[in-house]
Amino acid sequence: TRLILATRNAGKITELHAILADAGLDLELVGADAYPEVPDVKETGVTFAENALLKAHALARATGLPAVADDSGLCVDVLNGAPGIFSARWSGTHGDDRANLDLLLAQLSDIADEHRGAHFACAAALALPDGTERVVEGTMPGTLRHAPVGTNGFGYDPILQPEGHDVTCAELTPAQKNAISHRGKAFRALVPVVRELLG
Ligand code: ITT
Ligand code: NA
Repeated sequence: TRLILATRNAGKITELHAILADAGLDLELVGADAYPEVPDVKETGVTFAENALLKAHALARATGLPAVADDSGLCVDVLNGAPGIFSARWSGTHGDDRANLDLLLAQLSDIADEHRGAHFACAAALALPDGTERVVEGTMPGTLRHAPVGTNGFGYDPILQPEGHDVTCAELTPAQKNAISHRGKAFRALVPVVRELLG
C-alpha cells in the first residue's frame, strides 16, 4: 500500500522515513512533493491535532490514498506556549527556520536559565480517502539555550536542549533525536493504528 507523507518540510520527511522504516511497516512511503498539483491546505486549526488532520485529509482526498501528516512546533513556557502552532512562521516568513529562531532568541534574551523551559510538540494524523481519521501526539521537554549550537536536524533544534541531555537537539545524531523526539513518540504511537486500518 502507498502511504502519502502529507508534508513538504524536508527535515520532517527525513525523520519520518527513518521512524516509520524502523517500525517495520511494509508500506511504500511517498512524499507530498510527488503530488505537486495538490495545493497546500490552509492551516486554520487552533491545535496541532486539528492542523495535522486538515493536512492528512487534504492529501487523502486529493490522491485517493491513505495519508499521514505532522503538525508540530515549539512551545515556550514563559510565552504561554507560543510560538506553538505558529512556529513555522514566527518571523512572518513561513519556513524561514533561521529567522524564526533568531526572533525567538531575541524575544527571550532577558529570560534567565531557570525560566527557559520549553517543549516540542507533534501531532501525527492518519486519514483515509473514506474520511476515517486518527490522531496521536508526542512531546519532548527541555530548556532553551541563549545561542544556537549544532548543525543536525532542522528548525529550532539548535536551541532546544532536551531534558536529561547536555547537548542540543542539533548535536544529537538523527537516531538519537528520533528515539526521544516528539515526532518519534507520536509516529511510533501511530504505527499500530496504521497497521490496524491498512493491514
Ligand atoms: P508541512 O506543513 O508541509 O508539514 P511545515 O514546516 O509548514 O511543513 P508545521 O506547520 O508543522 O510544518 O511547522 C513546524 C515548525 O515547527 C517547523 O517549521 C519547525 O520550525 C518547528 N519544528 C517542528 N518540529 C521540529 C523539530 O523536530 N525540530 C526543530 N524544529 C521543529
Ligand atoms: Na502548522
